[in-house]
Amino acid sequence: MKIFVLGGDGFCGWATSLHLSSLGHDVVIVDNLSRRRIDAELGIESLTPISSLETRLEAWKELSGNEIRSEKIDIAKDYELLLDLFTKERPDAVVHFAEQRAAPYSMKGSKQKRYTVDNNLNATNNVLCALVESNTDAHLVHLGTMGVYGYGAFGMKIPEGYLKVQIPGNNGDVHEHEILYPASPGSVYHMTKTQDQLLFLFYNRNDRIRITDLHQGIVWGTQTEHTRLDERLINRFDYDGDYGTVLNRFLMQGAIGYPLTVHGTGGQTRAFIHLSDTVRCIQLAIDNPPAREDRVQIFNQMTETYRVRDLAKLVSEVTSAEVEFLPNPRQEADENDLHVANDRFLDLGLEPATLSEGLLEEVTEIARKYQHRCDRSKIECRSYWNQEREATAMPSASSASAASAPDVVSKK
Ligand code: NAD
Ligand code: USQ
Repeated sequence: MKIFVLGGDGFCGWATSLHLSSLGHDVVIVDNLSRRRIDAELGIESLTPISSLETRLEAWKELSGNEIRSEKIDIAKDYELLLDLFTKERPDAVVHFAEQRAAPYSMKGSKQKRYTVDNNLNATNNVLCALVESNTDAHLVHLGTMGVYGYGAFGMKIPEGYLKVQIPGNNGDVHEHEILYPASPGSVYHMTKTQDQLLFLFYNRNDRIRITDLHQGIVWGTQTEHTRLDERLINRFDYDGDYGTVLNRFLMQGAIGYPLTVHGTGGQTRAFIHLSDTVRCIQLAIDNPPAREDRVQIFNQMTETYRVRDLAKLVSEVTSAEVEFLPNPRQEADENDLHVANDRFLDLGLEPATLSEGLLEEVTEIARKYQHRCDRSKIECRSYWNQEREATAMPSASSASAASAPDVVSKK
């Protein structure tokens, strides 16, 4: 198959591109390298030494014999270039990773809020428009997020995208219906993903675009069997306060002896998946496309749920790091339960990697090995969801608010 990977220079996209190329697919990466530019803007670098996209692609060709082509296009802005590419290449599948994906970055200020909305919504709409205008019958596989649902579900398992409801009619009759699960975004970034869902619903109904939306949990880990073949192929590892996600941050913090930065009580429960399962899920989604008359297919792409403080405990056991409870910079529930249905991928044969098995390897193979590249001044989260959260987090905050927030606490 010919497969476009939009955002193929990023964390999930690079590993996926190699995986699909290794299976013999003709992969074309489309990326504007905006993630590398944001690194420069924030004065940060991946913990791992990532090569330029050109070097990555040359190394892959040398090692595997497979060519991955690349196109530098801003898919949110350069619509004509994107359309030309669809018209010329006519891909069979398009995997869409190309969005600004960090919740803290999207909440830093109005510049970042506006950029995230402009970039993410225009990117998705442009891809859909280009599919329609070029008359390309490609299967669109989009990376969405578990965060579209919010993180609580009234004691039930969060279903895969759709919720069965009963609507009382005027005559006392009851209509059964399935609707998109109610959106409950917790950041501007997550909000763009809830809006993506409506774009998909519309273009699927109106133009019969075949779409699979993968509601993915937090991806942890760094390497796959392909990215670890050669250091020129190494994947990105974000650890900074904006782009680093919780478990990867804890692993790096544990490796350098930095107290693990738990927000609030650490009672937030989230869904997780290892990067190697991410790439397998995308392969499974591509291998199982919807038919033209099907509605948007939604899969929950996650394998385990964990409470943040339990993750900290696990990492602390592996690394002997201390755990520090900090005022939470985010507007989010202190404690939540989370139960998620993920039968669709399991039914297709996914055999998940478990977190307890992979942690030690990740600490030694990546975090300890590259700890000399860590800039400790970039670890703290300095993106506050609102003024109240900022006031609580600042050392000058009133003693009343400071008292309500947990302080430095548990030592192992
Ligand atoms: P990433 O930032 O590492 O990669 C995104 C890539 O898209 C980057 O290479 C960037 O340059 C590119 N890009 C962004 N806007 C673009 C544009 N307008 N035109 C062309 N290229 C553009 O992010 P990631 O962690 O690989 O995430 C990929 C996708 O998966 C995102 O959509 C994200 O929402 C979703 N996701 C990620 C996680 C996670 O834990 N990393 C979890 C759930 C869902
Ligand atoms: N957290 C800490 N300490 C930290 C960092 C985070 O306690 O040092 C907490 C946060 O407050 C939050 C939880 O850990 O409660 C998760 O934060 P995160 O940064 O790991 O994940 P999130 O912001 O939700 O975003 C990530 C990806 C995003 C993806 C999402 C999937 O960046 O692209 O969509 O995970 S999900 O969380 O399932 O919505």
